[in-house]
Amino acid sequence: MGRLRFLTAGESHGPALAATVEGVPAGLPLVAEQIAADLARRQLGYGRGARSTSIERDRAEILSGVRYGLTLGSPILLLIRNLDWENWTRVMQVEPLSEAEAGELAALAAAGDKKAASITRLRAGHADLAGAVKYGFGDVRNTLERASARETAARVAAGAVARALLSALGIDVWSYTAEVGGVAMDSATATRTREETEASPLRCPDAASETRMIARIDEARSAGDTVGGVFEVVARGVPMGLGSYVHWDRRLDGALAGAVMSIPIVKGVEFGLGFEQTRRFGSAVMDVIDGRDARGEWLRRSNNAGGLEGGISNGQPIVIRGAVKPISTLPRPLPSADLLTGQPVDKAHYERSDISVVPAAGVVAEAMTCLTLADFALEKFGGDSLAELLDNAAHFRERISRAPAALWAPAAAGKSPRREPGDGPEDVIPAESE
Ligand code: EPS
Repeated sequence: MGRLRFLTAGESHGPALAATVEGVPAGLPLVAEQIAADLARRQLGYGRGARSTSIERDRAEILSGVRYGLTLGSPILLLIRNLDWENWTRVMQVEPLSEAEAGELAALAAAGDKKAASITRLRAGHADLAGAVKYGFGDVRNTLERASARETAARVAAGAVARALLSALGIDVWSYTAEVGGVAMDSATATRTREETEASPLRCPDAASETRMIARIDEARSAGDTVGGVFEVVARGVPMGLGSYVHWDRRLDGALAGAVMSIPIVKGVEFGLGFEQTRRFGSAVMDVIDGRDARGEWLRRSNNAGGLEGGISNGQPIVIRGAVKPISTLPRPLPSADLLTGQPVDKAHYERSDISVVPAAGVVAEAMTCLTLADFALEKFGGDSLAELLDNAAHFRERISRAPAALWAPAAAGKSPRREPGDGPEDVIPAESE
């Protein structure tokens, strides 16, 4: 990340989560309500557990970087309080434990309070083992508190700021659930509008497939199991020209893949036709270029590339698919081993968990997509104020709606063209005959 940067802080059961977003130009309208909408969307979805649906009501307070509803160009600090904190004040206490407090916790643990006891029965699929060993922890809680997907609430808050910036540029980013537990949406019957999809239990555009997806989640729940799936993110209105082929780290596809892959539960990322391209001949994959329309927009017959060619946005919608693994915490825990003794144990640790989070993962992926696109848009257009950014973007859009100047045009019957800087090919002035 270059122009737009963000960092998050906070433990899952600590007092709060926070995000600092830096690089947002001055003058962007921003109110907490815009952020609340995305935070609420992340909490929804059939298959979510008790924490998300009945305890937390995520709201972000804007603590800096905004005055009278407009960004100042300074860092924006966002704070989301964990409502569950009141149940964890002693377990997650910031100050050192006094002897009396340590005794109190030990007594609670002895009385069977799971929260109060150290966690040593490792959960496969989580950061438990590698994290605890890496940092030298004798209690897995020190790892799981930060490795928890609760952190993604702070990303969504940061992403909502980036979304506001993208909206000003005419860019829209949306996601939906495309698959759950092997049940894939059928595009032919995906007739729900965006509003209907947003209101549906799994945020899936295809009602018939959604019913079968819900059945898979119920099946997992009754087996004490969990289930994953696939989300799709679509970014529309992205101008041609974000990112570059000149260096690996300037490619937009690489940055987007990394951003989406960094979501804890994501195990794979595809663009457009993705892995399916490997099963077809090139003629059935490449998006034929049909020329420019009257407005100067380039026309394509398909969008199998998912809006990215050569690491650059090509003006088509950017389509990203993310593979969501099943939740690692199983209600019916798998056999495991103990962190301290290294000996096998019957069951891994379990407190409570979600069964499936594909729609929520899609919302987090929207946030990561927004943050990445906003960063690349700022790199491309620059600007300390929103007005400057919008001017720069409009100027570029206008420029690319015209043909670039030809480097060389064939001389007609001995006449070589005389060219002026900025000439389009249609403006080439034939050299005067001598
Ligand atoms: C999570 C475990 C659960 C999830 C949590 C992520 O939390 P808890 O252990 O408190 O029940 O609900 O996700 C959220 C709270 C959230 O807001 O997304 C984990 O271990 O990653």
